[in-house]
Amino acid sequence: MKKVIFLLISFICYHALYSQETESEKNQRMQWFEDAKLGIFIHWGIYAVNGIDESWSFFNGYISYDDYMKQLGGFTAENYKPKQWAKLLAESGAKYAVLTTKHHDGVALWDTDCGDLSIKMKTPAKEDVVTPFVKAIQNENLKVGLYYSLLDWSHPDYPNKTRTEKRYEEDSLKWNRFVNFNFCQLEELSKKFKPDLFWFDGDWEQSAEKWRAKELSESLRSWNSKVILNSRIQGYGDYATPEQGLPITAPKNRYWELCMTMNDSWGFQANDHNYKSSNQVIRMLVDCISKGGNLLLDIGPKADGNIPDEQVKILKDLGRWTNKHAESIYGSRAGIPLEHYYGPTTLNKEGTILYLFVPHKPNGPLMLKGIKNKINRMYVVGNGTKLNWDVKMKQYWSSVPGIVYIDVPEKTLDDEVTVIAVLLDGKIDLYREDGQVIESN
Ligand code: H79
Repeated sequence: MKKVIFLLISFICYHALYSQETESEKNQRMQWFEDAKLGIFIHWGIYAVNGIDESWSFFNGYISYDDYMKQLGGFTAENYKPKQWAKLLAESGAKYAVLTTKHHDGVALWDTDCGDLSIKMKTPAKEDVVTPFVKAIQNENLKVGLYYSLLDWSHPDYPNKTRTEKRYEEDSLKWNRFVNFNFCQLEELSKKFKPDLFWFDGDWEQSAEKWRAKELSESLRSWNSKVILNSRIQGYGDYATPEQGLPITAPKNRYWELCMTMNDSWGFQANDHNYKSSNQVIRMLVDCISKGGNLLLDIGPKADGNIPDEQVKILKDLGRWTNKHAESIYGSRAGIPLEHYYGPTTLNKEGTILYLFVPHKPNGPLMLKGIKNKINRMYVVGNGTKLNWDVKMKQYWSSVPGIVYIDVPEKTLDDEVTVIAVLLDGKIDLYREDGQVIESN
């Protein structure tokens, strides 16, 4: 009998830990992420000292590995104020932040016991910069994401060091040591910081088998059952991760996030002034949310911990706009097909409020087509002005909905993107049937 009970308990424990979660359990786990819409990515590392490409600069031979590593001596973090960072991120309207805890160069930003290459051990900063970051971000009620590069071009047991320099071809002893090192660091990060999200990168250099991706994802979930993983873990992630390319059509995966730089660099580069304007950034956000995704917008603090002025300005401009238009952003879902409205749209969760985004000054009324619902009210979001509308081309004998013309007074326009809320009499119902009722007569 005891044996049976023991077996039963073991089965239940095993099942609880490793059984496939149902779709509705996954949707629950993903809910904060799907509702968040805006996150801030932070690329901070020794590459900010010279202001060069993170890790890739030595991998691609722009600088020697040894000279790249000399930047360790210049990473001071002397003006690092994590509470101010967190306040600024919250002000931007972001609901989560993702910090590079280790890029491909292998330099850990936290105090790791798994190896000896860290900011604390090897730089004048002499401190673990992740712990105060996590605390400050949580204090602002933002979710915490940790970026971690699976590949590590510095590690003596990793097969390659640069594009041309290989340490070895096949050596299972070394490789196993390396993967154990990754597991060690990820267990540390999981247990120390209990992150809400892991953002993996660099998985392309090895296969799922080599990374032990299945076992790794299961371990990560056993350490934090609710943790969300991005897709770069060779098939074991939760959401798609397009990088630097705004999707033209909505990605197939329900959950996705576009990561994007403000200029052309992930880390701080004094020479890169090719910033997108605040207007362009806001419109990227609108494009993402209108297709049901998130924007993960990157900043690159300087080696002393200061965030460059151009980046602060974009975050603040974004904050003004997201705060004013919050109801059309957070918790929203993808909008309606472009045939119905010439521009991006979102819907509230219930599908009863349609938000129209107006990125230009209209020189005539907005046009909304094929909405079967009765429209109850309309107003300019964040401004409050109620709007009138006019229905044309509605035939009493036809089921084709009339065209709704909406006049937006110029004085209610936002300087960047105006948002109109259209309150429907129920869940949105679109006319998608074959157009003309009478083809010829
Ligand atoms: O951390 C930032 C970049 O350093 C990093 N991801 C962001 C978040 C990044 N990794 N890769 N890239 C940017 C672009 C690299 C693409 C390539 Fe490849 C790597 C080209 C060739 C090797 C993977 C494999 C993509 C194409 C083939």
